[in-house]
Amino acid sequence: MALAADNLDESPKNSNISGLPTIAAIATPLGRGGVGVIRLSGARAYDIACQLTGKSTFTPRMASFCRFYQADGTTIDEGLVLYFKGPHSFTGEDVIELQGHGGMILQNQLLARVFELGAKQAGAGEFSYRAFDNDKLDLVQAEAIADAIDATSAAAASSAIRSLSGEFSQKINQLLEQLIHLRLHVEAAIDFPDEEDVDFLSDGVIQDKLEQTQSKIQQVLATAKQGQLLRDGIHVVLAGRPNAGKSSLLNRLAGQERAIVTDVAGTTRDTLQETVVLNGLTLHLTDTAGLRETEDTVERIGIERARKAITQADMLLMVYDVTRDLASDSTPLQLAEQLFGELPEAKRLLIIANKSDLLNDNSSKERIATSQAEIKNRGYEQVNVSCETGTGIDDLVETLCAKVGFHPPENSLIARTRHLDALRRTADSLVEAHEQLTVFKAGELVAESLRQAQQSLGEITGEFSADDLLGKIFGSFCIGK
Ligand SMILES: Nc1nc2c(ncn2[C@@H]2O[C@H](COP(=O)(O)OP(=O)(O)OP(=O)(O)O)[C@@H](O)[C@H]2O)c(=O)[nH]1
Ligand SMILES: [Mg+2]
Repeated sequence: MALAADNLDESPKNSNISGLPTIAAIATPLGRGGVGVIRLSGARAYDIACQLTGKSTFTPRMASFCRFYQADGTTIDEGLVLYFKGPHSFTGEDVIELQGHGGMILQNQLLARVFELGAKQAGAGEFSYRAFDNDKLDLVQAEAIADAIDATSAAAASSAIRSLSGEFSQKINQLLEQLIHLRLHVEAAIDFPDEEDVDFLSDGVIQDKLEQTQSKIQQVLATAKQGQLLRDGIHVVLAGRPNAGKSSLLNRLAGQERAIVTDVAGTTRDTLQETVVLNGLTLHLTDTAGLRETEDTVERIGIERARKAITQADMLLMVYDVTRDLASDSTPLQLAEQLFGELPEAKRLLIIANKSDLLNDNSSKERIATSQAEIKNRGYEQVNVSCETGTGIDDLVETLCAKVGFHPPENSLIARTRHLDALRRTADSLVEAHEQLTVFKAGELVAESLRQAQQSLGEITGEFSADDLLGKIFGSFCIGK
């Protein structure tokens, strides 16, 4: 597990970290490159840089060109040393950056020398954890660094940078302030119940403030939901009968011949993944083996894998061949029920009527139109496409985005499931507080629900976060971050 997690004491914030070792790690990707950066942070960073280079001083924020020496005086490499004196650094501690040449051997030799001089290998996310611990970043900002690096679309990257600048944290802090204010009011009303014959609890002021906070939470929740979709995208599984055109659809969406397509039923055996960004939304697509009864061992395993993918999908695209897959008296929803054992929920299922280019006669067109109406009546949706000609594919993508509620505002902010979860718990506690206030008029219980709301909200920026949560968050970062 990451060192970061091991360093957590009972009070994660403002713990005394002065006794922590000086850490070092390669901050750039390992491999060939013009420049490779090794980062050091901690009380001994400056001293190590002096010993490594033979220099006796470095000026903060100034680049110094130096040679990096082995213990025996031979040169490992040459490059720049940058010195950031704590607390004016990323971590809040003294930070040294060694910018040498970017090659595996050189970088590893330099790192080994830095270890020899007393630095320890940094754990995953340990630089960011120290920055968090020294109040240089809150949790949302630390996560935004990881999200910016891992972003799969330009919109996700730019919204991560906005979160990093503190825009999301600011929204959360404003809400926290509002909540604290509300708590003060409630506590005062409890402490002075009959002050000047006014019953503070029922004079409407607290209720107004509470309702304002609730609507603000809903707004932030909506923004965060978009941010989470931007960051994580959705897992879309293409499923259906053999030969329906699932692989053809995957290729269409991916814009390349990714999966094998033939007219042999049972072409796709294994599940196949491809990530694409369409209309700004990241889609993690999984193509699957066509579902049917089979004696073929390999195909059977493929179908088992398909079934597993189906249960894990955020969104199921049931692809069917309009010319073949429906018996004359059955409907697409019946087909879905047959294929998946039960009818998936409407919000998880999108029906794709494929091969619409082959519908020439009016009666089959009419049939499709009728089935479309039935599907709509029951709250489901069907898109008619042709993977052969590309007709309907744009419509499919638009319908998919609308179905998951993806419409990123201009200035969206990156968010994680963790944030959504905390916001939802906050909203739930406020609903409880509202009920205690308006129905039961129970001041103490209103206060308790508000306390819980504040606790949940505080988890987002890390104001009140349990150690295991911090360990999990920072442990998922890469080394050198
Ligand atoms: N005319 C027409 N043919 C299509 C269309 N989509 C797919 N096909 C053809 O249908 C056949 C099967 O397509 P695939 O994409 O391999 O179907 P699949 O659902 O992946 O099939 P399995 O992997 O066997 O389950 C191929 O010959 C495709 O060229 C379409 O929209 N129109
Ligand atoms: Mg296939």
